[in-house]
Amino acid sequence: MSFFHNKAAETMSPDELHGLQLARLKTSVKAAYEGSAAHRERFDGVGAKPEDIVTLEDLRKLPCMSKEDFRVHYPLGMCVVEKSEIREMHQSSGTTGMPVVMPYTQGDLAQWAECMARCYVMAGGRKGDVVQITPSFGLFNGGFGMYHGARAAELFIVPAGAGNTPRQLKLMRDFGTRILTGVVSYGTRIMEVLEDEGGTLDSLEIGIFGAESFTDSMKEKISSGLGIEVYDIYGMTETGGVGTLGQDCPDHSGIHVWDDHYITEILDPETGEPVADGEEGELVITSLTREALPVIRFRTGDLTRVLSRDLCGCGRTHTRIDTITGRVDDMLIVKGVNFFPSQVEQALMEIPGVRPQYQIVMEEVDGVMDVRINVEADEGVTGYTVEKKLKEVLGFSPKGDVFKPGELERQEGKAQRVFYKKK
Ligand code: DLL
Repeated sequence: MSFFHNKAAETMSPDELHGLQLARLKTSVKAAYEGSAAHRERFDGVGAKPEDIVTLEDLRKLPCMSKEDFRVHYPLGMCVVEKSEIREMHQSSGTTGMPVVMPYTQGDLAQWAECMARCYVMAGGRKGDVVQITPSFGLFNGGFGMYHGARAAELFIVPAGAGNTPRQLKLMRDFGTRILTGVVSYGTRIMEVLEDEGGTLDSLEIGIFGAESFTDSMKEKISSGLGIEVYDIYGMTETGGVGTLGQDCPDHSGIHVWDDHYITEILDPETGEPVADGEEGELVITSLTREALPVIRFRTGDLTRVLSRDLCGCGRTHTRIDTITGRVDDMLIVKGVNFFPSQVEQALMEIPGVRPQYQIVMEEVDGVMDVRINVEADEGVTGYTVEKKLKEVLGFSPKGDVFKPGELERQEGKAQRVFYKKK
C-alpha cells in the first residue's frame, strides 16, 4: 500500500509531466535570463535566448553551470528576485574557496517543504508521527529542510539537531520517535551508542538518511543494526536542499526525482554529451519552480544513472535514478587503478564483523601514491581479511589496519572518509 503527499503530482502521466516540464522550463529560463546578468552572460556566451526553448530537447542548447558560477557570483549575484523577497538562505562550505549560497523566497520555502513532505510520506510517515531531526539547524540545509517538510507533512517534530547521542536516544524513547532522519554516518553513530548502552528503540520504524555516500551494504548495516526500514534521501544546496531531488520509495528500486520540479540529464562528464539510460554519468539538474535562484543545467558532480522512467510498483511515475556512486572529483587513483571511495565502503561493509567506521588514507611515499584502509572491527577480523576482500574488489591490495570499535576519530556532520598524507 502506497501513500502520497500529493498523489495527483506524484502519479501524473508521462505526457502531462512533459507538458508541465516544458511550460515551467520556459518560465524559469526567462526568469533567469531577465533577472540576473550572471545568467544572461552565460546564455549570451553561446548565443542562446529564452525563445530558443520550444521543446524539452532544446534545453541542450543552453550552457551548463557549475559550483564555480555560485562561487564567482557570491553571495547573491545569481539571485533573480529583489533582496526584499528573500526569506531564508543556506550555504554549503565546499572544500575550497567561496561558499555556495542558496536564497529562498516564500514560494521556494513552500516548494522545498512540498518536495521534502513527499519524501516523508513516501517513506511511510503519517500525520502525527514523531520525527527526530538530527542534521544541524544552521547554514547546512539538512536540519531546516527536514523541518519545513515535516511541517507540511503534519508530523510531530523533535528538532534535536546534531550530536549528543545519549540524549538523542533518550528523546527517542521519551517521545516515541517513529522516524529518524540524519546524515548517513550519524545513523551508524546512533547504532554504536545504542549498543554500548544496551536496550532497544521500540518505537523506531523508519530511517531517512543521506548527504553522504550510501552504499547498499551500509544501508543493510544500519537497517539491521537499528531494526528499521532505511531510505536514501537526496538533494543539495544548489537545487534547494535536502529532499528536493527525491528519495527511494518502499520498492527501493531507485531514487524518484521529482520530475514536476526538476529536469534530470545524465551527461558524460568528459564530453558533456548525454549518455543512454542505464549508463553512468554526471547528473545535471535544471530547476523548474525555484524562484530566487533557478539552476539551469547545473552540473552536480554526482555520478549516477537513470534506472527507469516506467511506472514504479509504488504507483509513482517520476524518473528513478541509482543511488549516488561517487562524485566526478572523488575518484582516487592508486597504482594505475581508478576507484571511488564508495567501492571501498561497499567491500568493507560486506566483511562480517567490520564496523561502519573507516578511513581511506592516501599516502605519498617517495612520489608514489599508496593507500591504507583503517577500519574498526570486532575481534577476529584481521588486516589480512580486509586486504583480501579489497583485492577482490579493487584489483590490487591496499594495506588494511584494523582498529577496535571507538578508536577512529568521529566528526559531527558529514564524515570525512579520505585523508591525504605525505611521507
Ligand atoms: O547534503 C543535502 C542533504 C542533507 C541530503 C541531508 C540528504 C540529507 P550539500 O551539503 O549541499 O547538501 O551536499 C550535497 O552531498 O551533491 C552529493 O554529493 C551528496 N549527497 C547528498 N545526498 C546524498 C545521498 C546536502 N543520498 C552533496 N547519497 C551532493 C550520496 C549524497 N550522496
